[in-house]
Amino acid sequence: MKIAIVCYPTFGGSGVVATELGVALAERGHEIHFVTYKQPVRLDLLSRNIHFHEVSVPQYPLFKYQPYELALSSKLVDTVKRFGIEVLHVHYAIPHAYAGYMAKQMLAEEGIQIPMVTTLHGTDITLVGNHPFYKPAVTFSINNSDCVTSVSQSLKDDTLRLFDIRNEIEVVPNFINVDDYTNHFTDCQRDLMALPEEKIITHVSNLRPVKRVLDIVEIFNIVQQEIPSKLLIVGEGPEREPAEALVEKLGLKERVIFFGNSHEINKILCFTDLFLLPSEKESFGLAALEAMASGVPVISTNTGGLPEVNIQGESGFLSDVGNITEMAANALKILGDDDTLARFKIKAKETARKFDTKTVVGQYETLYEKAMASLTV
Ligand code: GMT
Repeated sequence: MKIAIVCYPTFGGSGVVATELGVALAERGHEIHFVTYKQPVRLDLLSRNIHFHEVSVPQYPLFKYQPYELALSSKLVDTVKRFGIEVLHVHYAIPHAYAGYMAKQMLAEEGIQIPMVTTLHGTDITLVGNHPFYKPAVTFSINNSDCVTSVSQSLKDDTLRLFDIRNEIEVVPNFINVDDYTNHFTDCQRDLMALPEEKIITHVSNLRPVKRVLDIVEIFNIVQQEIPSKLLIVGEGPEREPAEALVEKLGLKERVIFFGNSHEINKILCFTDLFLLPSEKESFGLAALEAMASGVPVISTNTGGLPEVNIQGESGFLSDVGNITEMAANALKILGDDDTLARFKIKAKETARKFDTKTVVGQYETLYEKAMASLTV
């Protein structure tokens, strides 16, 4: 199949999943065309069957806001016509599903019928999309997609609760190539980060308020009083500064490392003992799955889709949002004893295998075929 994938190319789960999906589909022989404003961060363009089409928005002084949707829908029309694309797969409803719908209509005028699959990722529904300024457009684009998927059952439930949806929503969970996270080196170079007796605790995100980065520092503060440890905070975002201030206030500067954005997440996870994800909302928690695939247990909240990924008492522990004391106690339970830590590490990896690329990508192929068939009846 010839598939166009629209996504956000920046650091963030939806872009990562869209990229991994495109790469996996290309390996299965499909021709993949990424259409977005920048090369996706995890995309290696030298792969077979992968193409990238950059959407540029010409600046014009009259516009306070540059019309990205217009440029994207025009680029989609052009790409579909030039490369004979058979399916559009848009990740993140805003504004991708809206632009995709417009492209479909423009192509229909020229007698070209193309199905659009929309994948809902989380904040496009629970935070941004639900805003009254966007809601009618988001509802419209979901209802006018040929196929809609959500990355967890919890996100499907939220979508049906928050929007007036007439379309079926199919749950296709996020996935990971577990083998990419299998440690091929015996030496993870953990001595670069910590002393042999220290445990390494990691958080990876875009450090937005929804990730509750200050809770991470508070949890770590309790843990490090009992167990010698280091905290690695990976990513960039608005909560970095307040978190740095809290680290300073608590006298933890020697124990906490702020990494910024990294292309080496699997190397960082390789020497990590425990992953923290105390988010306010999380439709799935791809970062938790990446940690688990590296054999790293997860302390998370029980919000959204996290209980579908992190299994209580097996791959880690889950607590109510903001329950710092319980999350710290659970972290100590896992880190306090080497046998327990080893058991959780094995279980974390085992749990991640349920979400392996091999088991999930076929579900998208089936959906594409269904969407294409629906246009020919
Ligand atoms: O969490 C973020 O801030 C990034 C956001 C995104 O759009 O990339 O992540 C959402 O989609 C990911 C991939 O499906 C999910 O794993 C995240 O849980 C989800 N984030 C939220 O729901 C807050």
